Amino acid sequence: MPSTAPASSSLFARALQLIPGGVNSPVRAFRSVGGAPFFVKSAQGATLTTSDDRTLIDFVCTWGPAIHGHNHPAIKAAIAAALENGTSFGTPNPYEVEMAELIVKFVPSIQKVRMTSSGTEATMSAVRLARGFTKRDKIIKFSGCYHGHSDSLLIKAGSGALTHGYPDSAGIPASFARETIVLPYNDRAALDAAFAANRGQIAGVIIEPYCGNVGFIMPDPGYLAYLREITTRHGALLIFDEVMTGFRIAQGGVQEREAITPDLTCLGKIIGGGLPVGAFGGRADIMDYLAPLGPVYQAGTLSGNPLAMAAGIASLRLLANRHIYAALDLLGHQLRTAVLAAAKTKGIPVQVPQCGSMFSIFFTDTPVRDYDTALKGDAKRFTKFFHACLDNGVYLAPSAYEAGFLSTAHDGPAIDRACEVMTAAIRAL
Ligand code: HOZ
Repeated sequence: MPSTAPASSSLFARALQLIPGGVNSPVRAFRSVGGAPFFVKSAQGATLTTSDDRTLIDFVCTWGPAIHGHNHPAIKAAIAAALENGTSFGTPNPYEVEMAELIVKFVPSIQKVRMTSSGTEATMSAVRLARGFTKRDKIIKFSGCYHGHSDSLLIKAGSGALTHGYPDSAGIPASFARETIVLPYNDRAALDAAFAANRGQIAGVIIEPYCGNVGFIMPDPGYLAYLREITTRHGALLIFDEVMTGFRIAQGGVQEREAITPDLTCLGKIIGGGLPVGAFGGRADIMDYLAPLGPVYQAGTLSGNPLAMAAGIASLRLLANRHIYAALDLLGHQLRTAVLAAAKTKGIPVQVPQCGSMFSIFFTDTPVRDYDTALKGDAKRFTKFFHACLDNGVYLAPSAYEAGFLSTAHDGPAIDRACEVMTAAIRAL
């Protein structure tokens, strides 16, 4: 795009006339931190270039997909090569098979996989499959976990739903919501009670095994193992939503790192290399309940789209080098250490949960282990911190309740500069 692109303020004024809130996804709005969103005309490596010709070090990474940084040459080349052959066929294509092979190879629990066009479709379809397979209706989800915006799952949800004050969206019939049981994350007693009260009725439990949508939260030791045990005992399916964590926490996601085998897994983001994608997969006997083999219907015109598959395959091939994960963890650790040190000097309470390339900054002295403790974070202080960072060229998600993401491109000057900016921002609080 030419550098004469209209400025963000004029684009936003035009967008507000035609697009609700001026944004095509609420998480992009700045309403919870104040101000107006900037528009991006290009992105390269660890940085975004705005329509106002500002360069920002980006810790949103297109909400997760950009683990190799923006506009990686291998991904760009793969898309360009696929483009030569056409954009969509509506038939099976060779890329889909290679993508399925890569997913099955790397994600421990997945024996068969079906592609979708978004993470929302993946989680929605996994829930339907769990219901169809078990012939039960109820599902359990956890407060603050966000699994996209399908009706069964948009209840006590995190991400933009929480940021903008509607964790229980309007438009979901009460009769639907009654089939979703919402429990606190990290609470074994609540799980025991829910299974006891709904014996033989729970089709599945869906969880972000490391939660990234109410900020970044990790499970207590043993919690995921307990979840595996109790679901098995009650004949309910365990569904891991690894849309964010798949191929990010490890090649095989959280399930590889924690050695837990869910029945179904949802993926998205990284497996599309920046193009629209999702996938769900798991035990072959469950997956074979899907049409055309079985009675659970699920479909998509652009599912397995050749361009998205080509981009995703290139992204996954780059991740075949396991050293990448150790390198990303060092970057995350550097950032966490800088924030903690600055906060300590200034006497500001802060929690910085971090694992590999995911992190959050909560301004609270209470360790964050669920929705309620995440909400104890001082949102006003976060807002000040967010703007101080942005004013100095560092972009964090415009919400106190979103995870931050790093990419391999943050290595070197980008992470050093970001640590300097964050340190100064905390000192100025
Ligand atoms: N899971 C993403 C943010 N938490 C979704 C991004 C979006 O809603 O646009």
